[in-house]
Amino acid sequence: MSQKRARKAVDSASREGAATVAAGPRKKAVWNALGVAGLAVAAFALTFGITKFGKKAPAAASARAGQAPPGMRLVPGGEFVMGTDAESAWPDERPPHRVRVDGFWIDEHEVTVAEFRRFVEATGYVTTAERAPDLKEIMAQSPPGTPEPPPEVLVPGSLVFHPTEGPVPLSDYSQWWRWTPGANWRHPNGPGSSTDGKENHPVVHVSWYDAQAYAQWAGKRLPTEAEWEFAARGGLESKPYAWGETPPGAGGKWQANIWQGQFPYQNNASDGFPTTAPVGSFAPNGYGLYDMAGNVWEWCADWYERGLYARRDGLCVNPAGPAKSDDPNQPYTPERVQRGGSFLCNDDYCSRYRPSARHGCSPDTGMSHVGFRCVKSLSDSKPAQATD
Ligand SMILES: [Ca+2]
Ligand SMILES: [Ca+2]
Repeated sequence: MSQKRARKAVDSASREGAATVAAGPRKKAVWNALGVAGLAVAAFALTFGITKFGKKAPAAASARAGQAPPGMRLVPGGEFVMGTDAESAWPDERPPHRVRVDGFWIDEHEVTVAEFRRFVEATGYVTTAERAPDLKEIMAQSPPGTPEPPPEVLVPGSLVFHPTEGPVPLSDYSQWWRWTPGANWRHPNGPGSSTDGKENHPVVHVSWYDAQAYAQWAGKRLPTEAEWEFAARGGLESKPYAWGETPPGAGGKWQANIWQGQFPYQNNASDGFPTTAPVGSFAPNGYGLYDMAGNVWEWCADWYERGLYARRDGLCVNPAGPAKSDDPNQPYTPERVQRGGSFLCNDDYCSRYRPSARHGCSPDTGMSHVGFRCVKSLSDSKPAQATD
């Protein structure tokens, strides 16, 4: 299917289909497991003004000199154009606008299974997927009149990706995501599966709360959405990809772990990896950062607001996101930002491995393709961040 046809198919049914490559909320998954119809998705049509910027970004501000913490790279602060008006962009990436961020340290790769294991062994932390969903929370985030799910489905679990047998409507993510009791970061495909041999792969099935807890333990924090995009661009100005302008896979060279073939049933894995890849398997971007495109989605600190950029006016300095999430497709569920796409993204479907691409997901959701990385401010004092 062509990119335009796929987009049209997704848009005409609902944006939920596209969203789902990134995220099917944990609570909704419980309902889907019951055969209950998904939440109604409101029709979504926003017209965004397009802002053109004639001015080039100034040279990056100088960052405080110092030794990088182990496993981290310096991202010098500076101004950049956040978002894009490119044809490939989804509405929530528009309009492009100027943003300035202070310099910061960032993990050079996604947090790995081995790193997350050290955190769990040191703290005894139990992840969201290892705890039963909370009935009260489910009901609070369900449309009025929704019946309660029976107790037997309220068990620990997570969402596991299963390729379909053949073509399916791209608007129905329940075709390829399954609520799987017993799936969690230790058992990525459910009971009986393990992370043996995958210590250097990104940890998955982690919720936003899990990522926050790890970051706090590590003396770090989750990146703001603006920091994440600035870092992903690797010093390039308004380029479509973290590596520049070359389409992914041009000349048979893959720059990221994404999906080749027809989603969600034909995974050619011509980049060498049908699911997660060991971190650092592909070339780093201009800041020495691996997998800022693809491999696994990465949680950011911010709430997700679909129309955020249209509200911004003038230069935004260290934006820390809106005070609350706002997504017409998920009126009952608050969402945090995820960035970078995953091994499930391809151009036919969502192409959300581009640095400007955004996505929202309920913070208690873990999935086969969601992980995170951390940042650290250059000084111990918290950076001056402004809520949008
Ligand atoms: Ca791949
Ligand atoms: Ca990634």
